[in-house]
Amino acid sequence: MKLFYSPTSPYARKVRVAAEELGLSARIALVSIDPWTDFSLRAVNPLGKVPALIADEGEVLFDSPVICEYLDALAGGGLIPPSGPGRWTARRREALADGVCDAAVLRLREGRRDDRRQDMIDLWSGAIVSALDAAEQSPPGLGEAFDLGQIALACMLGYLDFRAPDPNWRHGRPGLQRWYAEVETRPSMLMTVPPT
Ligand SMILES: N[C@@H](CCC(=O)N[C@@H](CS)C(=O)NCC(=O)O)C(=O)O
Repeated sequence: MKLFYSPTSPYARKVRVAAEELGLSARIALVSIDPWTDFSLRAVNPLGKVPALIADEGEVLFDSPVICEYLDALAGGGLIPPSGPGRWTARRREALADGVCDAAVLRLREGRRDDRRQDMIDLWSGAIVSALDAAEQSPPGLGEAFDLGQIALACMLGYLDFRAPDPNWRHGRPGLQRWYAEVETRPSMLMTVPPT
């Protein structure tokens, strides 16, 4: 399999962490590409986004939730609870984390523009804060299985540390802070830390 990724993308990190946790990393060749400047990516993913996976059969898969679901199925399961409340907790956490990353990426790009719109930056900042507060209401338990929902949350918090360290998401969120301190030292997380 071939994974088109960028080392700074939180969505691509989620896929790489999932692959490592499932024991599939060795079967995936990584192709680093900058989706913002290299439009050859559209020949793989017409949306021009990372991550995109070319499976062994040649099928192209995107976006990150679909790729993670594919890898989970390929490995015979393990990261997405097959049924019951745990499944929906995992999927909701993934959707929340991906949404925070969407808002953080948009805010970062808007903030770099000379004619930036402060009202849009405030809108995305507000969504990030309210999503973090929602996550703090029911943070993953210490020692719980590191499923896809947790992987997505961990990659989201790692992305905020990397791109938006100030104000620190840890302030006023002891539950998330304790849990993240535990999971950020997992080998899958350490081997995918965004480059500084
Ligand atoms: N929903 C997508 C989001 C992917 C995404 O937005 N990736 C960013 C990099 S962090 C990208 O490739 N952006 C390029 C663009 O929007 O043109 C996923 O979960 O895979």
